[in-house]
Amino acid sequence: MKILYSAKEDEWEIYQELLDRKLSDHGFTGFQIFRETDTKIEDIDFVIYAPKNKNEDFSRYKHLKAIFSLWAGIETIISNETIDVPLIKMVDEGLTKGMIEWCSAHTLRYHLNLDHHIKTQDGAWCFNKNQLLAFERNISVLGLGNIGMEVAKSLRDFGFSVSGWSAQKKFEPGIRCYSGEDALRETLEGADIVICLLPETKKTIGLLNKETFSYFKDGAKIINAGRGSLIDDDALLNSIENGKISHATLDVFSEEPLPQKHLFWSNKNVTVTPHIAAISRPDTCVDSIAMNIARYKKGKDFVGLVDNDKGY
Ligand code: OXD
Repeated sequence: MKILYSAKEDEWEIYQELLDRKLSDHGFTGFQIFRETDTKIEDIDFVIYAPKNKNEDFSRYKHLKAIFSLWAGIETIISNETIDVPLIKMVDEGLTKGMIEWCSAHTLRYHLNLDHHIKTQDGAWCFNKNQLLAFERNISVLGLGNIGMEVAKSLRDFGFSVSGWSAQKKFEPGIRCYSGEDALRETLEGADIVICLLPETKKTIGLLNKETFSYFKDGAKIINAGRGSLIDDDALLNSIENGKISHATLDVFSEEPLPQKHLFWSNKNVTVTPHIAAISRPDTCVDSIAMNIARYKKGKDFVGLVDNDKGY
């Protein structure tokens, strides 16, 4: 078995070591791991891939069995026409837990209005007698996939009143699950905080635009850790300007790094974070890849197999 590591060069050694160890733990022997700069790359069975600026030609690997993305979002590679093997998105504990922690932190920040005391140490002893409890706060999670559902469940378990919206109907106790375009309005209308965790697909690009922002509750907050393209930036800035949205926390952007001149940087009602909500951790990513290779060898389905028709 031959594996090509086609991702961040500075993480090559850690991936090599972990793959070596974890594939051996699964009982594999005699495998070889290459990186792109190796001069003698032989017929490859599996590619481990992270997005780059250039377009890959996967058709040169004649015995390729599958491509493992180190990212959960596969929008930069799904349309690559040289792929005719299964594409597997990353489904692992690290990404999921990271996203739960990041979304929970920013939700609690909004819920408890933490900025008020952190940013205004002005000598005034004033406290808010009307602080709501979590069950009184409505949260809507857009995107109930592997990661979004776990975020929604975790906020539900914390006590929030949680709704979710997804393309396919989902069922989860204690979460009001909506699906389909017609239900988007209802999902957004009642929410104090909207968390976007949708993938980028033809249907989700620009989903939050002038019209859909008008469905939001006045003064709602928005957290986006899905993809920047889900939001029409100008529509968001206008909605902030007119008070429809009182604050936005954005981790992902249509252009990354976010250009220095972008108005998000200077808007006091926008918090920008540099695509850090959920990072791919080598340890858990390699667990997932080794487990998937073992499944493949046993003739089982891959976990995280991308459905080209759905686009994620
Ligand atoms: C991902 C991401 O897609 O970090 O994994 O955005």
